[in-house]
Amino acid sequence: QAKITVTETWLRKHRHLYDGATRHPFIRSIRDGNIDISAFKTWLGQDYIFVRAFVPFVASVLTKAYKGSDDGNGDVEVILGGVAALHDEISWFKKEAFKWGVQLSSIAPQKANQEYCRFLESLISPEVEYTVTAVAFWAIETIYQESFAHCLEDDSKTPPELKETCQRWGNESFGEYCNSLRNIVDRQLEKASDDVITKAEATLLRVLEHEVDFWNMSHRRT
Ligand code: HMH
Repeated sequence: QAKITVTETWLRKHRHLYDGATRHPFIRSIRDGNIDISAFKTWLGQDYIFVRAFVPFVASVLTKAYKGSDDGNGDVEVILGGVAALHDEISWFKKEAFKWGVQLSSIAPQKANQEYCRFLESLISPEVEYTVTAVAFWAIETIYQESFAHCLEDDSKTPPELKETCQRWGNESFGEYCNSLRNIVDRQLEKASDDVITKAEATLLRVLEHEVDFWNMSHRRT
Protein backbone atom coordinates (compact mmCIF):
# COMPACT_ATOMS: atom_id res chain seq x y z
CA GLN A 1 0.00 0.00 0.00
CA ALA A 2 2.11 2.87 -1.29
CA LYS A 3 1.09 6.15 0.19
CA ILE A 4 0.48 9.19 -1.93
CA THR A 5 3.63 11.24 -2.27
CA VAL A 6 3.87 15.01 -2.26
CA THR A 7 4.86 15.13 -5.95
CA GLU A 8 1.86 12.97 -6.78
CA THR A 9 -0.43 15.41 -4.96
CA TRP A 10 1.11 18.35 -6.79
CA LEU A 11 0.89 16.75 -10.21
CA ARG A 12 -2.79 16.01 -9.64
CA LYS A 13 -3.45 19.50 -8.37
CA HIS A 14 -1.58 21.23 -11.19
CA ARG A 15 -2.38 18.76 -13.94
CA HIS A 16 -3.60 21.42 -16.32
CA LEU A 17 -0.42 23.48 -16.17
CA TYR A 18 1.72 20.35 -16.22
CA ASP A 19 0.03 19.10 -19.39
CA GLY A 20 0.47 22.55 -20.86
CA ALA A 21 4.23 22.11 -20.42
CA THR A 22 4.48 18.49 -21.59
CA ARG A 23 1.90 18.61 -24.39
CA HIS A 24 2.72 21.99 -25.83
CA PRO A 25 1.83 22.81 -29.47
CA PHE A 26 5.56 22.82 -30.26
CA ILE A 27 5.86 19.23 -29.04
CA ARG A 28 2.60 18.27 -30.74
CA SER A 29 3.95 19.64 -34.00
CA ILE A 30 7.01 17.40 -33.73
CA ARG A 31 4.81 14.44 -32.88
CA ASP A 32 2.40 15.15 -35.74
CA GLY A 33 5.24 15.61 -38.20
CA ASN A 34 4.27 19.14 -39.20
CA ILE A 35 6.92 21.04 -37.31
CA ASP A 36 8.39 24.07 -39.00
CA ILE A 37 12.10 23.33 -39.21
CA SER A 38 12.99 26.95 -38.53
CA ALA A 39 11.11 26.64 -35.22
CA PHE A 40 13.15 23.55 -34.42
CA LYS A 41 16.38 25.41 -35.17
CA THR A 42 15.29 28.27 -32.93
CA TRP A 43 14.65 25.81 -30.14
CA LEU A 44 18.03 24.13 -30.70
CA GLY A 45 20.03 27.35 -30.47
CA GLN A 46 18.10 28.68 -27.51
CA ASP A 47 18.26 25.39 -25.63
CA TYR A 48 22.03 25.30 -26.03
CA ILE A 49 22.18 28.64 -24.22
CA PHE A 50 19.79 27.32 -21.57
CA VAL A 51 21.82 24.16 -20.97
CA ARG A 52 24.97 26.20 -20.48
CA ALA A 53 23.19 28.12 -17.71
CA PHE A 54 21.72 24.89 -16.38
CA VAL A 55 25.20 23.48 -15.58
CA PRO A 56 26.04 25.86 -12.69
CA PHE A 57 22.51 25.44 -11.40
CA VAL A 58 22.85 21.65 -11.27
CA ALA A 59 26.29 22.04 -9.71
CA SER A 60 24.70 24.16 -6.98
CA VAL A 61 22.10 21.44 -6.34
CA LEU A 62 24.99 18.99 -6.04
CA THR A 63 26.74 21.22 -3.51
CA LYS A 64 23.58 21.59 -1.46
CA ALA A 65 22.99 17.83 -1.53
CA TYR A 66 26.49 17.31 -0.17
CA LYS A 67 26.25 19.99 2.50
CA GLY A 68 22.66 19.84 3.50
CA SER A 69 21.94 16.23 4.09
CA ASP A 70 23.18 13.20 5.85
CA ASP A 71 23.60 11.82 2.33
CA GLY A 72 23.07 8.20 3.15
CA ASN A 73 20.68 8.03 0.24
CA GLY A 74 23.13 8.66 -2.52
CA ASP A 75 21.62 11.95 -3.68
CA VAL A 76 25.09 13.26 -4.55
CA GLU A 77 25.78 10.38 -6.90
CA VAL A 78 22.47 10.70 -8.70
CA ILE A 79 23.01 14.42 -9.23
CA LEU A 80 26.62 13.85 -10.26
CA GLY A 81 25.27 11.57 -12.98
CA GLY A 82 23.20 14.53 -14.13
CA VAL A 83 26.25 16.79 -14.28
CA ALA A 84 28.14 14.17 -16.30
CA ALA A 85 25.22 13.82 -18.72
CA LEU A 86 25.25 17.59 -19.28
CA HIS A 87 28.83 17.39 -20.45
CA ASP A 88 27.75 14.97 -23.14
CA GLU A 89 24.68 17.07 -23.88
CA ILE A 90 26.72 20.17 -24.67
CA SER A 91 28.79 18.21 -27.20
CA TRP A 92 25.59 16.89 -28.69
CA PHE A 93 24.18 20.41 -29.13
CA LYS A 94 27.33 21.47 -30.97
CA LYS A 95 27.18 18.48 -33.27
CA GLU A 96 23.47 18.89 -33.90
CA ALA A 97 23.79 22.64 -34.54
CA PHE A 98 26.48 21.96 -37.12
CA LYS A 99 24.24 19.39 -38.79
CA TRP A 100 21.39 21.93 -39.12
CA GLY A 101 23.61 24.84 -40.06
CA VAL A 102 22.86 26.68 -36.81
CA GLN A 103 25.65 29.04 -35.81
CA LEU A 104 25.68 28.76 -32.01
CA SER A 105 28.22 31.53 -31.46
CA SER A 106 25.99 34.13 -33.07
CA ILE A 107 22.82 33.36 -31.12
CA ALA A 108 21.53 35.78 -28.49
CA PRO A 109 19.16 34.52 -25.80
CA GLN A 110 15.57 35.58 -26.34
CA LYS A 111 13.57 37.17 -23.55
CA ALA A 112 11.86 34.00 -22.28
CA ASN A 113 15.22 32.24 -22.20
CA GLN A 114 16.89 35.13 -20.37
CA GLU A 115 14.15 35.11 -17.78
CA TYR A 116 14.41 31.36 -17.32
CA CYS A 117 18.21 31.57 -16.93
CA ARG A 118 17.82 34.40 -14.42
CA PHE A 119 15.38 32.25 -12.48
CA LEU A 120 17.95 29.42 -12.39
CA GLU A 121 20.57 31.87 -11.16
CA SER A 122 18.28 33.00 -8.36
CA LEU A 123 18.02 29.39 -7.19
CA ILE A 124 21.82 29.10 -6.96
CA SER A 125 21.78 31.41 -3.93
CA PRO A 126 22.77 29.63 -0.70
CA GLU A 127 19.57 31.02 0.83
CA VAL A 128 17.50 28.68 -1.29
CA GLU A 129 17.06 25.32 0.41
CA TYR A 130 18.30 22.07 -1.13
CA THR A 131 14.75 20.71 -1.22
CA VAL A 132 13.46 23.68 -3.19
CA THR A 133 16.25 23.44 -5.76
CA ALA A 134 15.85 19.68 -6.04
CA VAL A 135 12.18 20.18 -6.90
CA ALA A 136 13.13 22.60 -9.68
CA PHE A 137 15.77 20.20 -10.99
CA TRP A 138 13.38 17.24 -11.02
CA ALA A 139 10.65 19.26 -12.75
CA ILE A 140 12.98 20.70 -15.42
CA GLU A 141 14.27 17.26 -16.39
CA THR A 142 10.92 15.52 -16.18
CA ILE A 143 9.12 17.99 -18.43
CA TYR A 144 11.63 17.31 -21.19
CA GLN A 145 11.47 13.58 -20.59
CA GLU A 146 7.68 13.46 -20.84
CA SER A 147 7.51 15.87 -23.74
CA PHE A 148 9.98 14.05 -25.94
CA ALA A 149 8.81 10.57 -24.93
CA HIS A 150 5.41 11.66 -26.25
CA CYS A 151 7.02 12.18 -29.67
CA LEU A 152 8.30 8.59 -29.69
CA GLU A 153 5.04 6.80 -28.97
CA ASP A 154 3.93 4.19 -31.50
CA ASP A 155 1.36 6.36 -33.23
CA SER A 156 3.60 9.41 -33.53
CA LYS A 157 4.66 10.80 -36.89
CA THR A 158 7.88 12.40 -35.73
CA PRO A 159 10.15 13.16 -38.72
CA PRO A 160 13.08 10.69 -38.82
CA GLU A 161 15.62 13.53 -38.66
CA LEU A 162 14.20 14.62 -35.29
CA LYS A 163 14.04 11.17 -33.72
CA GLU A 164 17.54 11.38 -32.28
CA THR A 165 16.65 14.62 -30.50
CA CYS A 166 13.53 13.04 -29.05
CA GLN A 167 15.54 9.98 -27.99
CA ARG A 168 17.98 12.15 -26.11
CA TRP A 169 15.36 13.02 -23.48
CA GLY A 170 12.59 10.57 -24.28
CA ASN A 171 14.59 7.39 -23.74
CA GLU A 172 13.80 5.01 -20.93
CA SER A 173 17.00 5.39 -18.98
CA PHE A 174 16.51 9.15 -18.83
CA GLY A 175 13.03 8.30 -17.58
CA GLU A 176 14.51 6.18 -14.81
CA TYR A 177 16.89 8.97 -13.94
CA CYS A 178 13.91 11.34 -13.62
CA ASN A 179 12.29 8.82 -11.29
CA SER A 180 15.39 8.79 -9.12
CA LEU A 181 15.17 12.56 -8.91
CA ARG A 182 11.52 12.30 -7.99
CA ASN A 183 12.35 9.86 -5.20
CA ILE A 184 14.99 12.24 -3.89
CA VAL A 185 12.46 15.07 -3.92
CA ASP A 186 9.74 13.07 -2.19
CA ARG A 187 12.14 11.88 0.49
CA GLN A 188 13.19 15.47 1.15
CA LEU A 189 9.63 16.77 1.16
CA GLU A 190 8.60 14.08 3.61
CA LYS A 191 10.75 15.70 6.29
CA ALA A 192 10.48 19.34 5.14
CA SER A 193 8.84 22.17 7.09
CA ASP A 194 5.55 23.61 5.86
CA ASP A 195 7.42 26.73 4.84
CA VAL A 196 9.81 24.80 2.61
CA ILE A 197 6.99 22.74 1.13
CA THR A 198 5.12 25.94 0.25
CA LYS A 199 8.21 27.44 -1.37
CA ALA A 200 8.93 24.23 -3.25
CA GLU A 201 5.42 24.07 -4.68
CA ALA A 202 5.64 27.70 -5.81
CA THR A 203 8.98 26.88 -7.43
CA LEU A 204 7.43 23.96 -9.30
CA LEU A 205 4.75 26.29 -10.68
CA ARG A 206 7.35 28.78 -11.81
CA VAL A 207 9.29 26.05 -13.60
CA LEU A 208 6.13 24.96 -15.40
CA GLU A 209 5.45 28.53 -16.49
CA HIS A 210 9.01 29.07 -17.68
CA GLU A 211 8.89 25.82 -19.65
CA VAL A 212 5.65 26.86 -21.39
CA ASP A 213 7.19 30.26 -22.22
CA PHE A 214 10.28 28.51 -23.54
CA TRP A 215 8.23 26.34 -25.91
CA ASN A 216 6.21 29.40 -26.94
CA MET A 217 9.40 31.25 -27.80
CA SER A 218 10.52 28.41 -30.05
CA HIS A 219 7.13 27.86 -31.60
CA ARG A 220 6.62 31.47 -32.57
CA ARG A 221 9.98 31.65 -34.18
CA THR A 222 11.77 34.86 -34.99
C1 HMH B 1 14.25 24.58 -21.46
N1 HMH B 1 14.15 22.60 -20.07
C2 HMH B 1 14.77 23.25 -21.05
N2 HMH B 1 15.84 22.74 -21.66
C3 HMH B 1 16.33 21.54 -21.28
N3 HMH B 1 17.42 21.04 -21.93
C4 HMH B 1 15.69 20.81 -20.25
C5 HMH B 1 14.60 21.39 -19.67
C6 HMH B 1 16.16 19.46 -19.80
O1 HMH B 1 17.49 19.39 -19.52
